[in-house]
Amino acid sequence: NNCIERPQGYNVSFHYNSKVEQHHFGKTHPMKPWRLQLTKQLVLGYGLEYAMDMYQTRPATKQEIAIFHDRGYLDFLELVTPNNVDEYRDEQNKYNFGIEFYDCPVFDGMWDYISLYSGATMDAARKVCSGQSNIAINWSGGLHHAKKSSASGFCYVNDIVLAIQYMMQYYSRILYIDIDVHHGDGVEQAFHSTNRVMTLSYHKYAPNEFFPGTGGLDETGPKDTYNEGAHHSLNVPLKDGIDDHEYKELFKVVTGHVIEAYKPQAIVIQCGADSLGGDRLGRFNLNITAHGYCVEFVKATHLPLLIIGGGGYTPRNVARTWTHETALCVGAQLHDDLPWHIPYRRAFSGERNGDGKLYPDLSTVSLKQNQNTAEELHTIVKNVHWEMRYVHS
Ligand code: TV7
Ligand code: CA
Ligand code: ZN
Repeated sequence: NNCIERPQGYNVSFHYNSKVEQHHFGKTHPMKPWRLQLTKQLVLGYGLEYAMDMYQTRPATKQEIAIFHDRGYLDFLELVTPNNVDEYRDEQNKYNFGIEFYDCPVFDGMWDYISLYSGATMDAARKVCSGQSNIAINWSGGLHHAKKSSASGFCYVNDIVLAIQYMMQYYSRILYIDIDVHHGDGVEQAFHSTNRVMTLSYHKYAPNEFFPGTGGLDETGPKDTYNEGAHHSLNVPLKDGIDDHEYKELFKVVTGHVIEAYKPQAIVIQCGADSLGGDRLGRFNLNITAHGYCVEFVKATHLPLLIIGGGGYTPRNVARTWTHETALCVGAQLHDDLPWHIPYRRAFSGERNGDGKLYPDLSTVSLKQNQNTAEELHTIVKNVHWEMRYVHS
């Protein structure tokens, strides 16, 4: 059995509305909301609900979403359906939409889906700000590419920006960390001109080859030094195949420097699971425990913490990772043998699917060579360290 301690006065909360998992982007689309069902089943299978406050969240209202997004854009999101999409040709182009074979399709129940994942993130943010939760988790959020008035990269509404804007009423400095394999461009852009939010994204970087193409080492905020946002965007651009050891070391040193210099009052971490080895869209060779190390590291700061999901395109491994990270939050160690009585056990069984284990070896699944040299990684560390001299708390 898992030994779950529940120290008095230390609260972890889990925010979810299971209606979100019923939505479909389209048959071949890599974003599969049912990975959230798989995650929830594993979390329950391990009995983690007894160690957390479980909240059934309500959808966000259009009003709430409008604190960041453009009204006209939200009207379009709310009204467009696969049946009437032809009447919205101009809006479609304006708001970066496609119908079928594109990143951001118009699908049935789209507004429902959007308001559900945004509602869960906002609920989690509220629990952190009220002090009711030390850590609040929403695995259905983390849609970091959405802009004020356009959809991008599977993201329609930027729930992270909504949460951070809400949190800014309570905290004067917030650190946003993004370990999704893609650059967190939407969040970076939204807080481009403020020093009250520091954004730090780790990602695969290859302009013109890997989405979204931004997030180079020299992208550190406005170049005008009188702009308050100068030096408050940080990027860790990586190449294919980075391994556990290098990633953990880099995360520890870089994030450590940033926390020490910026002294945030709260942390928001986007835990996109597409940075794992063997992800359908990812390029890294990380194991679940290395991904989880990032969560352990930020948890150890004892700062108010909002944890959200993001990408992740090999559903069984997304579920494993987010279950492991939920356990880290509550201080539970999980057995490597998955519980027998979970629904969808077959999704995790057989050699190809990780043999009924929680921690299968993912470091060799992709056969991607590690293209990151020690020198490049050193340059990244040096640059971030150097940037920190402009940052005062
Ligand atoms: C946060 N990569 C989101 C990551 C968003 C990545 C992209 C796809 C893709 C889309 C599909 C599809 C796909 C197998 C993969 C330049 C393009 C190329 C559309 C086909 N299969 C997150 C977005 C990225 C859609 N987009 O960070 C329907 O891959 O590279 C691109 C852009 C133009 C548009 N085409 C892809 O993880 C949640 N898309 C199959 C069906
Ligand atoms: Ca990232
Ligand atoms: Zn991603």
